[in-house]
Amino acid sequence: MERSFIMIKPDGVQRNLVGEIIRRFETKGFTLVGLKLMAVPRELAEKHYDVHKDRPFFSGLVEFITSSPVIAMVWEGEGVVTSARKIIGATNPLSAELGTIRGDYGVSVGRNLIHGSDAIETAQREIKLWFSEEELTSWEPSIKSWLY
Ligand code: ABT
Ligand code: MG
Repeated sequence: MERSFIMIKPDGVQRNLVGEIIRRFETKGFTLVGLKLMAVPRELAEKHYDVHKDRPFFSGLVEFITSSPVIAMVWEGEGVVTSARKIIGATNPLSAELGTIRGDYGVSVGRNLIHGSDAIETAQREIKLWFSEEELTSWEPSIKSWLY
């Protein structure tokens, strides 16, 4: 089953948006298979944002992500990678549609509340980077699957 790595960034945690953000993924119908609150080691932040290492905003980005705890999650479900990006909205919250997380709650590209993997291959890489196998639990609801 498809999985995506979703992280509530330090600004999302500090603005008390954890519950609201999780609610949006739950009510869409995705399944939470991993969740932890953690301080991010610098090395992990640098690896996570490796594709941006030559960009001018890289050091500020790493500073920001390591500045206070984040919520790291793995969500599972059909089409979850693309759907999560839609739920999250455009990178710049000022351009993000209302109804998306960034569109509803954000204003700054450098403080855009939440990360979501941008492709299935990226998701696989990021999940391996952030979680061990033992931290992830696949499960099925015991109610009938006709709900979705
Ligand atoms: P992430 O989910 O954090 O990867 O954001 P997204 O994929 O929507 O956008 P990208 B391009 O990957 O941005 C990564 C982080 O870098 C910040 N950023 C990006 C800037 O600060 N300035 C810029 O000009 C660009 C292009 C936004 C993202 N995270 N934060 N925080
Ligand atoms: Mg990205």
